[in-house]
Amino acid sequence: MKIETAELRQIEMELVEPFETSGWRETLRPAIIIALHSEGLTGYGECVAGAGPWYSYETVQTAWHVLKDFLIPAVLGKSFASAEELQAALGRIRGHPMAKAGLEAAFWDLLAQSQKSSLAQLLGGTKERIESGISIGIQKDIPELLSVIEHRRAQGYKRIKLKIKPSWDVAVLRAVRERFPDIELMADANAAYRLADREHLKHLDEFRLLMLEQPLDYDDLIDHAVLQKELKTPICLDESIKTPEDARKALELGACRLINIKPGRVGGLLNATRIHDLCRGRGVPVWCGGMLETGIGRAANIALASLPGFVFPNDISASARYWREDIIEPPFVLERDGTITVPTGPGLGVQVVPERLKKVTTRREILQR
Ligand code: OSB
Ligand code: MG
Repeated sequence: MKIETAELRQIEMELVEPFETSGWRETLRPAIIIALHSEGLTGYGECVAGAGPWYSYETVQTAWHVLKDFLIPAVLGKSFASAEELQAALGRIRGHPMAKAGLEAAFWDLLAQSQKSSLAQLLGGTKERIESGISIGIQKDIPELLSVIEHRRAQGYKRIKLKIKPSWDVAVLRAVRERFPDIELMADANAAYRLADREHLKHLDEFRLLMLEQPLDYDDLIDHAVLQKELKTPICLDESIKTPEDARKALELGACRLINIKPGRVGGLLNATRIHDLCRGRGVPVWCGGMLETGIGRAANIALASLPGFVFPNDISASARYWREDIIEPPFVLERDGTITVPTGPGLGVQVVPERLKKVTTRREILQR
């Protein structure tokens, strides 16, 4: 497929409620939507870099710069038959995985459409429905959190993930476990602790958590390996795994027992499937994380999560969990059994609604050779 034109749009969408982690709080979600045109088709990808360098060093501004000045010029006017070929053209550009992933996602959508295949099918997906879990941010107090969990359970979310930090952990999890003794529960610290907190972290073992996500520093593997030996709770790495090589090293060191795969964090869907394959070969379960995606990024995550190694519930919730009005149709909905149906139409399998995309666009640029 020859990349004829590329269109970059920065968008900004208001979350239905603020989302707070150990390190930052979001109310307006920016993103970059990349559209690639080829042979009369349009492929869409979402770059999940945030407003500031809180989750990773990338921001919408750095991603715009790298996409416009380096990534898109490396592919414009050229033909690619596969994501491997596209990645080879980007090979000289180091880092910036979210920028790369957004561009690659648009290419995957094009490729799937041209083959009259769904993205899920093209990636090797085998599931018709994916398991949906929900990530619940830090709340004002424990009673408020308990009522949020109650509400989300009633909606059908099977697995509850709680954001934690040193001042919002043991007492919170104890209260949640007392009220909901049997739910599938996990916690995500977004790198809020250090190895010196190991004795404190051992208290989390009493809450029968499915896993503890990224307790230590955002680029650490070594200390996680030390901590995992001392904890009963499985550690799941998020921020620390940026490449398939990181995943291999983490497993070899024993830094985690599980891996959360986010296409944006690992440079795209191709690397995401490589990490899936590596983990599957070693009997390590994976699941798909989320970055508060619009329907475009959400659709790609759902396609990825349909691969057979995604055995834990994913951080992929319904469109309405974050958006009053998603930019795609139909929006993703939660089925009564706590799943989301994998689209079967060509490409992403959902339609981007042009007027809605236009309404949220704050900056736009068309790149042609
Ligand atoms: O650490 O998994 C994370 C959202 C933004 C950045 C990082 C994370 C998250 C979430 C929410 O936990 C996942 C989602 O529902 O999209
Ligand atoms: Mg996380």
